[in-house]
Amino acid sequence: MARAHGPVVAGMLAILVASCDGTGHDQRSLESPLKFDNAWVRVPVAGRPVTAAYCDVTNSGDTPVDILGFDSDHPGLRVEIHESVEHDGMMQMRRLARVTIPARATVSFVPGGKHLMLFGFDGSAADVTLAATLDGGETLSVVFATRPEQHR
Ligand SMILES: [Cu+2]
Repeated sequence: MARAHGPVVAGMLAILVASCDGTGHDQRSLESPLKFDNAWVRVPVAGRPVTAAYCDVTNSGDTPVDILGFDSDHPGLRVEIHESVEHDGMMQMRRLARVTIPARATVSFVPGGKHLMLFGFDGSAADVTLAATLDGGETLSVVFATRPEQHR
């Protein structure tokens, strides 16, 4: 059995490496296992171009994926990943270096929890596109719709 399987497995691995640039898995590895839903950004208070964005991130893959950050080509816009935490009865925000999306799980960025903090977004655009950087080095474009308040 083992002798019969060995060459076959090795051959398949060679094909996968050649066709998928070494990222493994099957043909689905050509697409990201991550899917973003309900992505929206809150219209900031007038004259104060700092706001938060929210979304649900689902990992349909069999391995965890880390999101390392978000970038935008929107002029002057900078994004940080934050988490709201209660500390001595006060809500505080701390910056996260990464967010892990476990295999076959959804992580929600929500008001009062993990969120994206946008600096330099005045809310005048109907939406803003952010590029998520994943731990494998790939980026994923996500459109966040601009909305006046909480909207799920
Ligand atoms: Cu924040």
